[in-house]
Amino acid sequence: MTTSYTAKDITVLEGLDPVRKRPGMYIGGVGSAGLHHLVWEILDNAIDEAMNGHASSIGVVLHADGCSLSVTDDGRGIPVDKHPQTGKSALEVIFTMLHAGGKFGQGNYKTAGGLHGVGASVVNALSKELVATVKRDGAVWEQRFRQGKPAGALKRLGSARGSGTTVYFHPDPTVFPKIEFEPAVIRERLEIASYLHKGLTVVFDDQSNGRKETFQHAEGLADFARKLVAERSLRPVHDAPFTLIKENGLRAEVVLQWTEATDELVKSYVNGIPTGSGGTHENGLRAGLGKAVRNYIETHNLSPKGVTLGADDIREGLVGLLSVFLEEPQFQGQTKDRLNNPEVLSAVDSMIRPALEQWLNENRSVAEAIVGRIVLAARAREASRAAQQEVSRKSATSNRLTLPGKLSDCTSPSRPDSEIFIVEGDSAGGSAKQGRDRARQAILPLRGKVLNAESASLAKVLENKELSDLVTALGCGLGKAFDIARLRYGKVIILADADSDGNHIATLLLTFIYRHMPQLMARGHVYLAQPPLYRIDIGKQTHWALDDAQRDAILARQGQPGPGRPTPEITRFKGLGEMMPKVLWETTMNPKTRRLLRVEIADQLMTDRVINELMGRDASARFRFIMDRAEEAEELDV
Ligand code: 1YM
Repeated sequence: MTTSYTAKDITVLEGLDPVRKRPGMYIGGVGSAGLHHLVWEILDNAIDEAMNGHASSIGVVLHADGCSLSVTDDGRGIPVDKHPQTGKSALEVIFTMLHAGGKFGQGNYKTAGGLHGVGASVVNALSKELVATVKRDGAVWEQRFRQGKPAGALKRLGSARGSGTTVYFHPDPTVFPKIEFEPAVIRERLEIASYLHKGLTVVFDDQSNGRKETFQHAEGLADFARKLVAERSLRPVHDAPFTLIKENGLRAEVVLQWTEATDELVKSYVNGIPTGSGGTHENGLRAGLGKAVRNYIETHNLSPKGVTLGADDIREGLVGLLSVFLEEPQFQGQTKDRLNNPEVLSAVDSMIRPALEQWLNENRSVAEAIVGRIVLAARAREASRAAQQEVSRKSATSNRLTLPGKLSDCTSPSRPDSEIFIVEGDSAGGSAKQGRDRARQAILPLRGKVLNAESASLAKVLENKELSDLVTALGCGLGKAFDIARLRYGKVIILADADSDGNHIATLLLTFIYRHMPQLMARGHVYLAQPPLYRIDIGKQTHWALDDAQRDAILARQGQPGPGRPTPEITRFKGLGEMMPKVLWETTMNPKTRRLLRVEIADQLMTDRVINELMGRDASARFRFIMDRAEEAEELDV
């Protein structure tokens, strides 16, 4: 396998003064990211040892003080023999000099490239105290350092069985303004490492919180894919995922799982580091995958009539994981999280294509399910495009005949202050239509059942009359074809009964919007109307109450009936349909007197990236309702 490393292999460059002078050059900065960088450096050395087949278990202890750490592996132990060039032990050289590390290019991979691979000496230079303990050749050795300088010689502490390395360090407070490790950040990194390195046992002992966790995944990335699918409640299209591990010039591991989700989720890693911006390895995956699937479809004459399969259709609903290890990764981009090695594209492509094609051929029923899924995606895209075109055509020619028949449009849609009320039921729709401000308010009554869009495909959604009418009326398309610029109304207001059926319908509509046009919510276009539940007549005065609490408050304000004080008359509305148009206007629709709840997506920063993620995720507390009028700002969490 690998040739053994000895002290003579270390090429010494220089001492550690430059690191203490300009820490930012070596770890990026002295903030929290830089601080955690120290952990990744030591951890990467332990993972390297595992990756090259010498260690099977790694432990990280975050000590109770929250600002010091120990990392342990059960590998060969850092060499302690004498380094001929300097006369010092290899261990001391590794921790006290900027050096060129061990040997690569002989089947040895190093976890981190470029930015990361700066080594144990940098951590030592930036630590108030560091202790390296090594078990090797039947003995246990220890050397202590302060601010990168030996605090004593390498000592043989006694005899020991087994082998391994432990590095304890406490970052230097004169370098880092704030020393506070974040357990969640460390935990996440360790968990991912356990998926990327199949079988590796990773223990995180967080003594600052008294929590200890072990991560171990016999099936590595396949387990990771399973976790992602479960976490997002995605419905798989087939059982066992496609898996591939191959080594030719580089080591690649791939897992592919198609699901019924409407987007794709591809995560990639290079030498154990997440590549959030993709790069040549991801492009190789997409190329190989596309060709394999197309070849299969052509060979078996499965091409659908009337639609062409796009690359996006092939990957719709795909959960794809790709991990590659290469000797000299080159990263690009502002955050250095995009792989740039050109040779990797064809290497990954040519590994995946034949293997995936063979897998499809050997698993015909699985292949059929996947192809079915892809054809459906293409048809849905085609249908959505057609619906989109139809809507554009209509709004371009303002040909009202092609809008849904039951829509009572306003005379001037597309104004920022125009509104559409989506109203439950025909009779309520009738009241709303009579009561409205025709110039600005459109009414769309819902008659049939609204489909539960929780995990329905785009095609299913478009088959549902109520939803497709809504899409046509809104004018902005949905899914990937969504275009907010075409939205025909400034506010989309759901007007449902104040009872449990009404709540159900509102939830279905919100779920549909959340799943297929989340941008509408993110941009604050979605509202819930607040029709009153009670009418309270007291003498000549009429009050409206949204709920029992408001009713009680109104009654309490009134005081006990008595001489000269009339008895309140309370009417509970059975449904919106019973409300006179004028009453509906006054209480619920008139912008001057009504109250609306704006619907937001709870706890999310609404970047496009998050929206994309949300389109495939299940979250129970997903909405937040905000009272529209600032003076009454009141949050109701659901
Ligand atoms: C908790 C941190 O550093 N383990 C570790 C490090 C090394 C070796 C084994 C090792 C490597 C080799 C031969 C070789 C080393 N890393 C370096 C350097 N754990 C931890 N375990 N024998 C032992 O690479 O051939 C030198 S030795 F320089 F890369 F950091």
